Amino acid sequence: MSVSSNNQPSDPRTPPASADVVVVGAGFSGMYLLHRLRAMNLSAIVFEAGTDVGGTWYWNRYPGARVDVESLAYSYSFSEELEQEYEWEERYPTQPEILRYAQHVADRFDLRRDIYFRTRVTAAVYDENHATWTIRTDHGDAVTARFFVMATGCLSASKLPEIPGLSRFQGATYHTAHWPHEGVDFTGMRVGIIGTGSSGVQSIPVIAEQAADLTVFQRTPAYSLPARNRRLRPEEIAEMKANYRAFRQAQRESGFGLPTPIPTQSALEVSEEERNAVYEKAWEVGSLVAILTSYTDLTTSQEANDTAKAFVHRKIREIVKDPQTAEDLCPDYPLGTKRPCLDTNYYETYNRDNVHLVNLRRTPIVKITERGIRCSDREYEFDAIVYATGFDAMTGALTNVDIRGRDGLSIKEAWRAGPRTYLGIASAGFPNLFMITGPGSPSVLSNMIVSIEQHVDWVLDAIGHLDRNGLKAIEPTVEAQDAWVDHVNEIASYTLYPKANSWYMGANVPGKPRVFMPYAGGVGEYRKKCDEVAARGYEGFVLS
Ligand code: N01
Repeated sequence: MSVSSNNQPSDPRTPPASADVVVVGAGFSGMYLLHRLRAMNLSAIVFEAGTDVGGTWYWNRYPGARVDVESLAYSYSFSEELEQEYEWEERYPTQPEILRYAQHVADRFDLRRDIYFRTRVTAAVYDENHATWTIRTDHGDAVTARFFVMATGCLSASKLPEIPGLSRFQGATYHTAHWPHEGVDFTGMRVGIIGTGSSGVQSIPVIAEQAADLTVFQRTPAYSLPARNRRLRPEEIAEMKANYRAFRQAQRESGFGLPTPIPTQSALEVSEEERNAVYEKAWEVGSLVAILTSYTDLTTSQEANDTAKAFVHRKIREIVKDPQTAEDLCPDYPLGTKRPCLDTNYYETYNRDNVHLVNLRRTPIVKITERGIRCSDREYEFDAIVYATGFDAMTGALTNVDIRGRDGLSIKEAWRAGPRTYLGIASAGFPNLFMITGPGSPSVLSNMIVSIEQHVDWVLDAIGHLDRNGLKAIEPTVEAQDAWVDHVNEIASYTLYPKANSWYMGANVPGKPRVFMPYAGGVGEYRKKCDEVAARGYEGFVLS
């Protein structure tokens, strides 16, 4: 694997021996946490493995990387001044534009002085007698804190595929989530890419323009919708800035953290002609959710979903000229049950002479060789291989740290059969440990920044409540946690989500328990439940 330029010496500063709160991660969660903790006059230390802020947008620098929520909605709401002064350029900004925004926030709120960069947290142990956590880093530092917050993101523990011979390849290899900071020039190269999730779908068209030849290895086709990205118009920016408060409130009350019209009809109640006209309009909008929110039952009824699936299949067949390639690109699972993608020229790219699709369902990869990739029928030779193979999602970043709660209980052990949380924020056996957008919360099924702000606010309100009442520890009861896990599963069972082998289900990691991890009940409903828990004196938690 190529080593990017962030492989630099450790932060020269030694962190203080204690703080009120230790936060892991300086992405959008960690930055907002730090800002608010300072406002509460609590001492805070943030540890970050990268050399700068930005989290996801620091690491994922692959060609074509963009967010697929619109910039004016994918931004912090906590500071009206920030909202008003910041100038977004594109509707769906590129990774460099989002990273610039994160850096601007770090500068504006002077965040970096409490962030220890190039520092990885390796272990954390709870001391029940003192109600404190001791957090250890890969530089041998140890910090004791009253509260420990994992702000490590849902998609940060990257994953290579389990294919024999990975280290044998003699050419260059890259993972989309660890792209070299200096970029990669594929000019004149024969490139192979494994994976067709969001990272693959975004990078394939850009790499195809540069490489002499690009071969895409696809195990499961993605549903990809055109982004229709463009520069923002001054009048739409001005309109949003004039109405930001109402828009933010609508985000918080919505299903996905994005205000969308609420459908009133079943897809099966209308004629095929009417339905297709609605889907066509949604396809033109350039949005992840426009098709899925066209009718009430697209996420819950197979028959309804089949109508949207057929529409997208028709689009793929219209765009992709080679009939076999078009068939191979048509997904066979319900639309929306694996994370859909937003693209620029994804399907069109398969019409280029220098791009080839290998359907791994017909000819699976056998091994990686010195020269390239061997499938069941032949070997493909490459100068470079790109792994767009995703993440150990939602739990990987949490269980990669050796977290030990009461009586030495390890989080890895406690979650052996799947993550167990109350509200996706805390876990029984781990007092004073909070997770931002943890498993069991809407997180990845929402506009992440909306969910991040809600969790940070809730967690800091809880800490404020403890401090005002002279309390030292907060921990969910096993009963409240079991009921929440049951509720998360029950909501998922009403949907089509469990029908796909997705990372939502842990299906991309061999041996990972098959559990639907995010909360599918919607951001607005979820917020109400969290607020009710707090209003009832943190019902379901033991405060001591
Ligand atoms: O990862 P993925 P990603 N042999 O897990 C394939 C967010 N995101 O990095 O589906 C062959 O989606 C795997 O195949 P399969 C977004 O939430 C957002 O693309 O397991 N193939 C799949 O095709 C997204 O969902 C943005 O059969 C193998 C691919 O690798 C999430 O991050 C941009 C394989 C992995 O796809 C993850 O996206 C990027 C093997 N052994 C990411 N192992 C935006 O906001 C894995 N694969 C736009």
